[in-house]
Amino acid sequence: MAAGSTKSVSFVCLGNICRSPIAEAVFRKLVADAGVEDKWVIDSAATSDWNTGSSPDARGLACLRKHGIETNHRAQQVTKEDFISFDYILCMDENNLSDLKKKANSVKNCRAKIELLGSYDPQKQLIIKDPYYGSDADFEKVYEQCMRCCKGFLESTD
Ligand code: WE7
Repeated sequence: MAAGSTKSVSFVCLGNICRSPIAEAVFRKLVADAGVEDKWVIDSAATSDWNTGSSPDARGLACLRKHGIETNHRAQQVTKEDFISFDYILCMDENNLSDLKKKANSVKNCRAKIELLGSYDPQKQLIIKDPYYGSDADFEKVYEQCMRCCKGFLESTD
């Protein structure tokens, strides 16, 4: 695969322990199932540095496992370089979006398209809500939204 045809995406939420690791793992699965792993660089990150180094939330891991998906991700904060190196930075809610746009303003040559992952939802649920203070059902809802949106996003980049 020529380097020029590689696409890249980082999924971002507040702490990189609940929503964005689910989105990253779901997108990896879809890309693997489509046999296009060598065409994609995939990562996830946080707007905050609160959880840096932490594993994903146990409820998120259980939800993913239930759907046959594993992840070894550790939380990391989005960096200035991410705005230059990634084609897409896809986030979950309006707070993420405004935090990311603020950070992008301090980067000279921002290349990344900063968007809500929910903008790719065929069911038009724009916001993927923080399940941190929620239940297992809220994590399941995040998973379902991520699955629909990641499918829509992958198709949009064909
Ligand atoms: C969260 C969170 C989430 C909330 N993951 N944390 Cl105690 C805190 C403070 C600043 C940044 C982070 Cl990340 C955290 C831990 C990790 N998904 N969601 N906190 C959250 C939700 C609703 C109202 C307030 C908070 C801090």
